[in-house]
Amino acid sequence: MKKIALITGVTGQDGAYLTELLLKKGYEVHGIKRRASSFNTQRIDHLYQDPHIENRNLFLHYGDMTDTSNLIRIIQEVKPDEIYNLAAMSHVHVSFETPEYTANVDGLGTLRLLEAIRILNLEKKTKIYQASTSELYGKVQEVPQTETTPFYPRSPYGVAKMYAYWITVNYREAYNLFACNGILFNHESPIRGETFVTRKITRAVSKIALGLQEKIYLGNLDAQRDWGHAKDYVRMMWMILQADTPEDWVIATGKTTKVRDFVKMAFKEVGVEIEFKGEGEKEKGYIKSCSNAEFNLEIGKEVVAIDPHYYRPTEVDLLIGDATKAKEKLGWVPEFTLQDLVKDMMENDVKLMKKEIYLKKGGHDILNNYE
Ligand code: NDP
Ligand code: GDR
Repeated sequence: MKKIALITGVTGQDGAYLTELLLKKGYEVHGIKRRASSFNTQRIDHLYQDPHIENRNLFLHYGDMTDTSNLIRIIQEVKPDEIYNLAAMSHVHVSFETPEYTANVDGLGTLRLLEAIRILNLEKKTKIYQASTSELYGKVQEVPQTETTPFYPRSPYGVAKMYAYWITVNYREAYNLFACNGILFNHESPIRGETFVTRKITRAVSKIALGLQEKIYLGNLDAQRDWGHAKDYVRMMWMILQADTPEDWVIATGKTTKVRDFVKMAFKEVGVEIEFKGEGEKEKGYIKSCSNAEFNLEIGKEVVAIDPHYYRPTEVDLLIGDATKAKEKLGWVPEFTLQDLVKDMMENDVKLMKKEIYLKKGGHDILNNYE
């Protein structure tokens, strides 16, 4: 018998990689996507199956984490063995502007799924994974952060996810659900959303190298993050639901890097060395050397500047996770280093920007030509 999985947030970075993984494992995968005024399934289009063929194993359903009856109906129809709750308003900075919506989707949305399992009497059948986050740790209480480190969230996103974390624990204890939190530290990839800092950097550096952009504006360059590759992390989501007992797990690389150093690493991938001068809002990044003849970059050119607009009202300064439990009990071994991740993202974005130049030359400006 095929196992059946339901993924909320199937159109996001993790949803796409997880769908790919579960299909390879022979699952029947159901995903919930939102209705949008333009296509939002680009990350899973390569997995699309014509609805008219037999033996399909990928099905998409329209839905929303704020719509209780819709979620109950989908779960009733699908009767999943495993639910992966990945849907969220996942941008920390944006959550300061949409705090109530974030609480509704990220906090109450999780409750809606847990209640649906109960209402439909699926407690014994359906396991559920909750996408918890290192943002729960927020203001530094302990380094490195483990499953027992106290939480101190620093954004409406973090607070909403804290509700989701504890309601998952509570339903596990109260109703014996196989409900687990994966406390995942930042994970990135070539399909990372374009407004998260890593992808913003790799896209901009590719454009700067190819002469499509002058400079990049960033916020807090001193923030430190424990960055891993999303492919390693979605594998762990699956492993968490295959464990003997439902538990909560930290997933992280155990290494932390400043945003400033990520910028340097991205430029290095295209043969460019960057030096930073100045402090605070006046800090700037300049080209120190360029060993790649393909890119015609002027030495001394200013390519990084600060825009305080990107500072957050409250910041999470330092994240570094300890995934010993996951490694020892579940045998998780990440395959990608940070260097591999930066290379993967840069190769992808340079290719993407070259495609843009090629199309522009042919008269097709995909970004600016809407007539
Ligand atoms: P993305 O932002 O890439 O994807 C979020 C997904 O949620 C998208 O499919 C989005 O749909 C969907 N979504 C947003 N709002 C709703 C809603 N109201 N109803 C239904 N679906 C909705 O996030 P990631 O893939 O990076 O992250 C997956 C999950 O893991 C999230 O919950 C995130 O908070 C959490 N997380 C992520 C980490 C990371 O570093 N990536 C680390 C720790 C936790 P659409 O495509 O239409 O916008
Ligand atoms: P984060 O990721 O907030 O950790 O949440 P993001 O990439 O947005 O920020 C990381 C750090 O970089 C600093 N920063 C900037 N951030 C953005 N987005 N844009 C900038 O220009 C910029 N300049 C500096 C930020 O201040 C921050 O310190 C991500 C999301 O995926 C969450 O959903 C997830 O839960 C956590 O990771 C773990």
